[in-house]
Parts: sequence; structure tokens; C-alpha cells
Amino acid sequence: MRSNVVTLALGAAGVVLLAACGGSTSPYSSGGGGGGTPPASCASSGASATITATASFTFGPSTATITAGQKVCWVNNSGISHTVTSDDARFTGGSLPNGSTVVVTFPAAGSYAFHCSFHPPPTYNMTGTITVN
Ligand SMILES: [Cu+2]
Repeated sequence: MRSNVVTLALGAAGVVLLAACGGSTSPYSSGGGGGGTPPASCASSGASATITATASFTFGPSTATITAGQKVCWVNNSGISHTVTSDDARFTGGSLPNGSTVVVTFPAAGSYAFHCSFHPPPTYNMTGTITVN
């Protein structure tokens, strides 16, 4: 008897949640112009290499090799925020919110290690290195 009451209460809550989700859809789609926001892309950035921040807390690929003066583009469509942070402050990347890109020009040869300041080792493996020849 008592468990029947609990089941009915959960069923009612489920109906309310479904109604709330349906209600939140229309203001989102009208504000976003109809189709929602397209994913961020490095395609038009002019970068020579693209690195993707992933939902599994990695950079893919974690390394890239370019020539001095070229650009690297980081893109994040993972659904969570990341950063592109230079290990030794040799370049400026910064925050990489979901749906965004960061483009960095590397004018000088060298090895540029970076990580995500939100997901650093040893807990995560969000590290990588740009090699500039
Ligand atoms: Cu991260």
C-alpha cells in the first residue's frame, strides 16, 4: 500500500519534468535563430594544425608540428570548459569554453608544452606539445 503511493508520486514528478523540458525548448530555439548554435570549427582559422579538446579529458592529437610563423587552432565541442595554458608562459592561449576556438601564432622555433588548467595531471591527461621548426 505504501509503496503504491510512492510509485504514483514518482510518476507525477516525471510528468512535471517532461513538461518543463518541453517548455524550455521554445525560448531556446527562438533565441538561437532556429537551428541552435553550430559547433565551433577551426576550418576558417588559417591554422596549420587543429587540436581538439575532448570530453574524455584529452587533447587530440596531443602533439602538432608546424613551421615558425604558422598557427595552431584548438577547438572545444566537448560540452565542458577547458583551457589552453602554456606550461611555462611562453605563449598565450587562455580559456576554451565549450563551443569555442583559440588560435595561437607561433613566431619562433621551439617546443611549447601546454595543458588544461582545469584537468591537469596526474588526475587527468590534458597535456600536449607544439613543436615549431
Ligand atoms: Cu580540460
